[in-house]
Amino acid sequence: MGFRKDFVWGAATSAYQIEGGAGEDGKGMDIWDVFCKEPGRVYEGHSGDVACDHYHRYKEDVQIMKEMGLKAYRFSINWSRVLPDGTGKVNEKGINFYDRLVDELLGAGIEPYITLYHCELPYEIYKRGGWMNREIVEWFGEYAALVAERFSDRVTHFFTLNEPQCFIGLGFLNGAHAPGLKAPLRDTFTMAHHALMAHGRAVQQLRAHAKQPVEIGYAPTCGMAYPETDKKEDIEAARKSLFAIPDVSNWSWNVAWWSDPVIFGAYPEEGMELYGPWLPEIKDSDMELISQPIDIYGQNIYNGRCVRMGENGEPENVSRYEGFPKAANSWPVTPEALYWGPKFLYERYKKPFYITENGISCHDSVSLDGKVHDPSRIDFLERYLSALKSAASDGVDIRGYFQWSLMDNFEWNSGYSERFGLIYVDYQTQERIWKDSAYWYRDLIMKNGEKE
Ligand code: IFM
Repeated sequence: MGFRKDFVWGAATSAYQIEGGAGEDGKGMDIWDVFCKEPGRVYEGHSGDVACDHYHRYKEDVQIMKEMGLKAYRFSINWSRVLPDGTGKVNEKGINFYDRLVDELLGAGIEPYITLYHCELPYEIYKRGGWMNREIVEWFGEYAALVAERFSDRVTHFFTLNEPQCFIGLGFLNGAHAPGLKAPLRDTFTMAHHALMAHGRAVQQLRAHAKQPVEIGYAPTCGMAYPETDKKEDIEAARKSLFAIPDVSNWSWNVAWWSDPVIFGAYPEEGMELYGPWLPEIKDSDMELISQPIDIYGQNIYNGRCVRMGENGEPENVSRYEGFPKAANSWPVTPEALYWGPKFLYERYKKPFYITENGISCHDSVSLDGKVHDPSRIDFLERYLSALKSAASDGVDIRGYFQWSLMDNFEWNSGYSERFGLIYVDYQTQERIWKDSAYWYRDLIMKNGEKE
């Protein structure tokens, strides 16, 4: 078995993290433009003003993708580039950039997968209350309609929201990401509810304005859970742990709260009880909107926790041994997450499944031979993709895999200090250098994920 013949081998990026071109050609400001200028917010004051200068170098970047053999490329549109105020007047020059990108991709035989929202909230929308203002549901719908109108003649795959766990949790609960707020808990639940409604409205609008049949999905994230052993009770413990409702202080780091409503049209009961005191009014019509049928389910997966069934019959986390493998940013390396995560999620949500992000930050640098050797990334990919292949062999309907990331880029509050790319970016010259892992991935794609 293994990967399907038409498996979608891809790589992903997001607009603010690679484009640069800040303020160019009529782009409106987004919350990251503003956040990065605030002292102490981002590592060494870095910003996405120039980033990988993809706004000007997209042709070179698409050529790299072509040489890598990518079947698909997942990128986000920066809402404020096409609608500088978030609503109202369309910026044709912004549309034109994405038009050229889409055409370049199609010309190279690469399928574009568009993400509508990857942390790029227009600042004008933020000033009007952002996610707190219920009107954002319609504003986001208007934006989705525009994207469908202008791109769905050539693009057939869309994801609505990327990682709501992070743009609400990091943006408004702990304030590490833009706009850097520590909002009252009640407000964070209201924003989350509006974000989910905005997702639903976008699904409606994408379908209503699509020029041909399209596939629409959602791209949440979270740590996965995997069992310590193959014993039935450990597997059950991991499954239970994955969909458990966390304590309210860290509530957004949660699978079920973000995905159950989208698929089942209801928040999990346990969460309704635990979070009850902080919840906004939730109408039946809200839930109907949130659960507009989607075609595909995406999940960003980087790692997971090891879980076993405790003596008290409840799941317990197994502590990691000393010296446990980790990435440059200290995230644990847990390939099991790419087997058990898709398995548990597919079992529960039963939708054709995509890994919309997966990758590793490494301490990459250019060696004396002028090359970038990144054996840890190759090892990571080999382990994780072999786990994913086992999940596919065991019946999970896995349609595709998007490596994060095509190239090094602006890693939010860590600036350029983290390198997640297959392609090394020299930020002084904007030179792109293929890392060893990029060649490795190219070869793997050629063999459709088989070793030989
Ligand atoms: O860079 C981010 C991306 O924007 C969202 N998912 C996780 C990546 C690595 O932190």
